[in-house]
Amino acid sequence: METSSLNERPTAAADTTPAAEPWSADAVEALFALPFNDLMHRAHGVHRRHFDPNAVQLSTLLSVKTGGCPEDCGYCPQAARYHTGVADEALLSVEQVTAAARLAKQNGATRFCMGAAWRGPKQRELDRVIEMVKAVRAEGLESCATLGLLKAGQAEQLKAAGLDYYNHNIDASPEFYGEIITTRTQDDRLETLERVRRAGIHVCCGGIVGMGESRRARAALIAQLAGMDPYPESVPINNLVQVPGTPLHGTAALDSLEFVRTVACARITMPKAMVRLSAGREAMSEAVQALCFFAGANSIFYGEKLLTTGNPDVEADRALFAKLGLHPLWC
Ligand code: SAM
Ligand code: DTB
Ligand code: SF4
Repeated sequence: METSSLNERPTAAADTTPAAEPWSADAVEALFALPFNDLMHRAHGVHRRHFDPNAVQLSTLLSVKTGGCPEDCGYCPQAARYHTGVADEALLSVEQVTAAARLAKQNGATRFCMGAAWRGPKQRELDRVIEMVKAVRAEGLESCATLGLLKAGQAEQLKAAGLDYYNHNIDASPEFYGEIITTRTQDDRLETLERVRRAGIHVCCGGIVGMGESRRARAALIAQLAGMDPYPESVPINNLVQVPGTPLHGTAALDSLEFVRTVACARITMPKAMVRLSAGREAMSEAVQALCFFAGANSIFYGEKLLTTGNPDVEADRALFAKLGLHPLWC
């Protein structure tokens, strides 16, 4: 199947206008099935045509509201119903967030992403997040928030505060989704993504692999992301971080090369998106991360913590970048 020409149209109307013909799950599965070298060659070629292949964007995460979440996402250590040892904490103050953003900037991050363990924000909570967004931008960083489902009017308020990106993942393919989450549907998520898009905020949307899904389900997840019109500007590919107490703890780990293939398929099908090598990096060897960068990943979470779990520390990432000749992408 030859679809690459569809994805490299020189006259795309918007940066992330999708392929002229949507990617089907079958077509993405055919990419997955390519010999590894062929897949990597193709993905790297697409990557080089659209990006500096040695530049990687750095986003730092901060959990501004940790734990106690009412939802039942089977992977998540912050769901109140699972006993993971993550405590239900209060929403941070604007001062605490400002201090963390300043440090992230000093360390070289260009984007600061604030996560909250909510189904969605109440107005009172949103009011404080709005002040946080303003504070992050005042530090000279791009701002991103991931607060759960948004109600009508909330995305517009975030946009007015200057929010650059909203992260909301579809997480899994439509067929597999119901096995992982029951308290909100994929359609609920798509409605929030639509609200974000209509408000003029850049969309950050991806998913998680390594949850026991089939290759077909991974292909369907990528096809769904690539089929969004326009597709997301930023696509986080998370490898499940297994946390004791969550239902997915004990799932057979995804083969590393299959993770690399997933990154390559994201790059080929969404040529102009920033593809983020997201959760799960702490457990990855340098060699696997290097393959992910070759396959087209050009963004990472930077800083020793994701939301509640670990991430490589800044020194380790600096050493890896030096070894690979990578440099941070300045926005
Ligand atoms: N509560 C909000 C929501 O779910 O929309 C925002 C924060 S939530 C933690 C953001 C995303 O983190 C999830 O959609 C999921 O993709 C990712 N995530 C959470 N726990 C994870 C884990 N254990 N491994 C990998 N990714 C995870
Ligand atoms: C995303 O796709 N991954 C990040 C971010 N968006 C918010 C979150 C990963 C969370 C991993 C588990 C934890 O640290 O709690
Ligand atoms: Fe709550 Fe978000 Fe975790 Fe789901 S992923 S349990 S909504 S914090």
